[in-house]
Amino acid sequence: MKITNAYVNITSPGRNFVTLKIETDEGIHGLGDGTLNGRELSVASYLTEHVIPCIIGRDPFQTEDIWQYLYRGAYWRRGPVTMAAIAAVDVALWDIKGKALNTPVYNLLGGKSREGILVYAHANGKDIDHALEDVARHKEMGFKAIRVQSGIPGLATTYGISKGPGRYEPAERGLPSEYEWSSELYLRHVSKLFAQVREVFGDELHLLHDCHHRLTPIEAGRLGKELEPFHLFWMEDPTPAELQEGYKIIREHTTTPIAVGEVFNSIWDAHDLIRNQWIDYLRMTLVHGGGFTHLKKAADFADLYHVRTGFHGATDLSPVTMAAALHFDTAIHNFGIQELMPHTDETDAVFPHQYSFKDGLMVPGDAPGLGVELDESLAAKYPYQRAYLPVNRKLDGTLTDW
Ligand code: CS2
Ligand code: MG
Repeated sequence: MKITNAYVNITSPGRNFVTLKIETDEGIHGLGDGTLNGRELSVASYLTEHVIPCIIGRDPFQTEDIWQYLYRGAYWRRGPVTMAAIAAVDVALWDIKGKALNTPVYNLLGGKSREGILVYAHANGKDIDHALEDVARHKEMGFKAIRVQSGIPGLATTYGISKGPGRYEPAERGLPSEYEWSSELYLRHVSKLFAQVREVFGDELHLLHDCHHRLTPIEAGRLGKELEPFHLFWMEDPTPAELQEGYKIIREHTTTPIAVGEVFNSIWDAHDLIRNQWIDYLRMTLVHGGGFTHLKKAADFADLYHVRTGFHGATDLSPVTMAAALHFDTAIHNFGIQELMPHTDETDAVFPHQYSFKDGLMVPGDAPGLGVELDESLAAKYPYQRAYLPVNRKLDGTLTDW
């Protein structure tokens, strides 16, 4: 089998998505997600200008060699744009491989290790009462694990909370909005939020929370300790992870489990975090972490250190990544949990798929390959629209992490 053609599709059914389609001489095609929120055009250009010319004529079954060629052959290694482009190729090739062998991709990764994938939903509210209402709504929908975020008294806006009616979508059309932030106001509030969630809903629900990179290590240690009575499933992105050893400080102060990694793009971003057991869950996912070929190695390394996966699954990862993630989650031994931020109906129509949700669990479906397709005529109705993630400033104007 040979790769005969490949091209990039950019569509925007409510938000931008970058999809790579690879075609072969046996009429089998594969899809890969190359979406990088706010930098979509960079990945599309990297694929079109520098990657696609190099894969035409190659055997799509050679996933390892093609991955190494695109990683080592570029000379300039790692980074979100490069690794999202490599991921798009890798995932599309595994899709082709599954279709050619007439089997779902999870069978190529070790077969089923579990029947259903535990997923977590997002419950958000402008204040604690509204957050509690949203937890109740998601519990009613059957979720067993729920991430809880709320507005912070004294702050006009914060991460995870819609500014108006309707679902939360982080990227905003046009140039970046500027938000305000105060760790002091945030730290006064979070433990009150979870005290009330546990008070109302008891101990049964898995509860998660995302700090979104905003604390210092010692602040995160304080928060983790304050949250211990509420037995969180995890505290996510407590502090920026460029300084991996910063997580040692957090670990010394709290037993609240820690998840990190949605912005990571190779195992080298997490190597020290894992081998020192400074974290409990690795969030780096297939679209940003180099695809199945790299993530399988990263997950196997993490398994040696009791670290489990907790894949990123926000709306800015396309249904191609959700499908791929569920195949990966089905097969690997050290699966932890999968994030589920449901896409819009328009997005689901552009990307018809086999995966499904029931009683707090998801399944990838048993179609050969990934079980997801791209309706290109429908996709054409949603042209790209420039959109960026917000920028964050402390109350004194200092730029900080969003
Ligand atoms: C968030 C993401 O889902 C999460 O845990 O951190 O929604 C993140 O804000 C977006 O993916 C950024 O594009
Ligand atoms: Mg997050």
